[in-house]
Amino acid sequence: MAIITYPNEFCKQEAWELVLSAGYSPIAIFTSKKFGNGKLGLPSGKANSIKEQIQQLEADFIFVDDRIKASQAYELSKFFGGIKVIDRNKLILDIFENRAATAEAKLQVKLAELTYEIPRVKDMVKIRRQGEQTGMFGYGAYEADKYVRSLRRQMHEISRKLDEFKTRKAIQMKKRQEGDFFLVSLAGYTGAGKTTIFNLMSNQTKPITGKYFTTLTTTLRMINGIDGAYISDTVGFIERLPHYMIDSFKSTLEEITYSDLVFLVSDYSLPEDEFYRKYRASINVLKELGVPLSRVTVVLNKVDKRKETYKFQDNEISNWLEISAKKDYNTQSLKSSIINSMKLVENKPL
Ligand SMILES: Nc1nc2c(ncn2[C@@H]2O[C@H](COP(=O)(O)OP(=O)(O)OP(=O)(O)O)[C@@H](O)[C@H]2O)c(=O)[nH]1
Ligand SMILES: [Mg+2]
Repeated sequence: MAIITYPNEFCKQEAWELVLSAGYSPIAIFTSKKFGNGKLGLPSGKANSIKEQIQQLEADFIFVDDRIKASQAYELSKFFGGIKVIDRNKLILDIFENRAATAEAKLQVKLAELTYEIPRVKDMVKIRRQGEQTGMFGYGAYEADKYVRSLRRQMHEISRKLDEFKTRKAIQMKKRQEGDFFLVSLAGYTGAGKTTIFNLMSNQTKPITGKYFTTLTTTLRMINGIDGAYISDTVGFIERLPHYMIDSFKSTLEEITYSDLVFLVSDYSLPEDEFYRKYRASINVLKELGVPLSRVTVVLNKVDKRKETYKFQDNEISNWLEISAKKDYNTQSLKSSIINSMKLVENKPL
């Protein structure tokens, strides 16, 4: 698969990892400063220069690392001689679809896929009206309307089923609150080390692969050695995650909203700009979910691998700690932090 992404190192590396995580073999990377404009979704000079090289490489897929319209993907594919083109949202959806193991996760992914699909069907109708023979995409306006209606019906049905999961979770949550349970959530960018910490604190053996989005479903376990405290491992965040995907995964992510304490896990071995880019993206998701930052403790993980000297700084955050989950270094501080916040909650006047 050939990749087209933005020219900076962060995007190049992340795009490469995403392609690997989706199970494809990346063979070349091209860059463009602009996406989503014009007929091809790429500047035409850029598209021309990529075309020549792609033909030599015999690439079978192109991954465009941003959102492009269905009509642009279609035009681009035609322009490149029939190679399949997928955009960032679609690639992330494919990874999620491969990883979804539980009934709830499968429904969440399906809902996100349907939300992705609807504007694309409408877009293809437009291009068909312009006289294009779009093959498989060839919906006439009438069929398209019918198809969109059936997609909407499916979405409605899935949302209803997901609501049932939500109700069940809300009941569990209420029981937990009544039972005075203390809930800690692990949140953060994909690959930051959440599951490694989760396994360590709860004696579990959930899979850790080093690939993006290894964890899709929330798991809740008791924390070793702290009575009444539970820890929850959640799905990872990523930059430029479309809003509808956060919406589809809301019931999974809601665990974070209900938590007494959120560990925002960050990979502190990354270079400064990459660290902050991922950190900011994660903080923004927490804000979007309505998590008060006073409940957030930043866990600066992977210090064993760290070659950098910058110091973490965020005026909105007053608690952070440095650990290595893999080497079990300073992980006792996670427990101290939990015990301290448990005391604070206990002493809070009603
Ligand atoms: N060097 C080093 N590697 C670590 C540390 N903690 C985790 N890792 C590695 O980082 C990679 C990702 O770890 P995970 O625990 O799966 O990360 P995650 O945040 O759960 O990732 P997602 O489930 O994709 O969101 C794995 O290869 C881990 O072995 C650490 O303290 N030091
Ligand atoms: Mg994980």
